[in-house]
Amino acid sequence: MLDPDNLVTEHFEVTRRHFLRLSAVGAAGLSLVPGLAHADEGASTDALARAVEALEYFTPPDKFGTVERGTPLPYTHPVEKLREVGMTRATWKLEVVADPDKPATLENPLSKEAGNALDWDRLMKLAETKAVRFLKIMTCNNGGSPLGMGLWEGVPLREIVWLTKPKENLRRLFYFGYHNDDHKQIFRSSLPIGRVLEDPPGEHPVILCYKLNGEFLSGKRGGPVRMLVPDAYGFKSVKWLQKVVLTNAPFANDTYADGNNDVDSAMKTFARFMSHPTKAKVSEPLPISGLAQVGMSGLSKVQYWLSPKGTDWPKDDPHFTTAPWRDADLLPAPTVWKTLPDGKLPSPVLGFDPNTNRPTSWPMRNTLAHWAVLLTDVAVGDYDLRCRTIDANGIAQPLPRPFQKSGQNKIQNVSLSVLLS
Ligand SMILES: Nc1nc2c(c(=O)[nH]1)N[C@H]1C(S)=C(S)[C@@H](COP(=O)(O)O)O[C@H]1N2
Ligand SMILES: [Mo]
Repeated sequence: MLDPDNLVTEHFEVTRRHFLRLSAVGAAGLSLVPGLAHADEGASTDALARAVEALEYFTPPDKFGTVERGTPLPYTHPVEKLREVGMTRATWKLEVVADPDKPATLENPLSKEAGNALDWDRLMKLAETKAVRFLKIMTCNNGGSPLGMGLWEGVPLREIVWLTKPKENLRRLFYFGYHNDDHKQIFRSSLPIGRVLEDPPGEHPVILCYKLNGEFLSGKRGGPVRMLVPDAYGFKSVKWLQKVVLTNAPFANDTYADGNNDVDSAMKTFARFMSHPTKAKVSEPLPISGLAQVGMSGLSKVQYWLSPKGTDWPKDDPHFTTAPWRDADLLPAPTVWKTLPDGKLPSPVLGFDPNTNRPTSWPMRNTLAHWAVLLTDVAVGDYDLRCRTIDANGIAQPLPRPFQKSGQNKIQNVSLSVLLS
């Protein structure tokens, strides 16, 4: 999980300069800091700069959160068994066939039986001309915080669908990964065919994904090949992918539907704290940093609200819409991408200008943005500190979709005590 205890020192050059610039313009620049000009200005800015430098954009392998099932976990087999069951790049095969119950009409299904299932070499051959890369945050709709942030690479799934020469009666795809040949262990998801064949404006394609952050996918992350659905919560991105079924069935049959999850939910916009002091002395500036998941409706700002403990709040305003929220600073896109090989973003990446390799807009949908704020002059007392997002439609978290089973987006609340000494 992207959590504060896991921060490592990493230089975020642009953001550091951003805060140095704020320091140069003084208290007016750090808009929410009336006392800063009198406080130790350098030290305050340093504290914030340190918090910001500790942020990292892409999640390193040892910090990526995992949601998985299987006994044993498929990637823990001994290597001979991994080879035997197609869990290595050399032996991996993907079948793309018609649903026996509600068959789509295919002239050229790809099956092991016919000897034409898609293998690694053919996928790599397709990748030479068709591969795409894009940024996407991985989040479980049932998790309070994102699992990890990645640069994912793969071949658009539609390229493989077209290889099967579909003719008619194709409304949906069901797909699942290796599950120890035990039906009880299956993990399955599905998509409408329209989402696979065509991308809404600004959206990226659904891919057969084989790389994350510049490296081939590990078994833990779903390798050799996983599905990657850029605009969906994690359960649509099935790991250890081995079979796609083209069906005329019109309904979702996702494993996650059985857990009372909303399986048609696009990613939501919400904010979380990363580093924040829990105890401070009254004269100390309080550097705070956090992340925002940027959902389908984008992100216009992140806000915070510091309220004395025990503040009464009207029951008919459960989302604190009338509280005196103040704006935090959204951080710009990084220029150093340290988790990637050589700290460099490869080119091209969808959504980035191929000449400058900078994002054409920021923050980007279905990705991560960082934010920070420096609090000063907070009086002695015990406080609740909350953060929230305002999406690009101007709607404050957790609206417009507050129901938890379509993605957790409750307003987070942390405690802060400011002491005399
Ligand atoms: N084969 C398989 N794929 C799977 C899962 C699983 O249990 N088995 N879990 C899903 C869920 S619920 C989530 S949230 C994401 C998490 O991806 P990650 O473990 O790479 O972070 O994987 C999805 N893909
Ligand atoms: Mo999940």
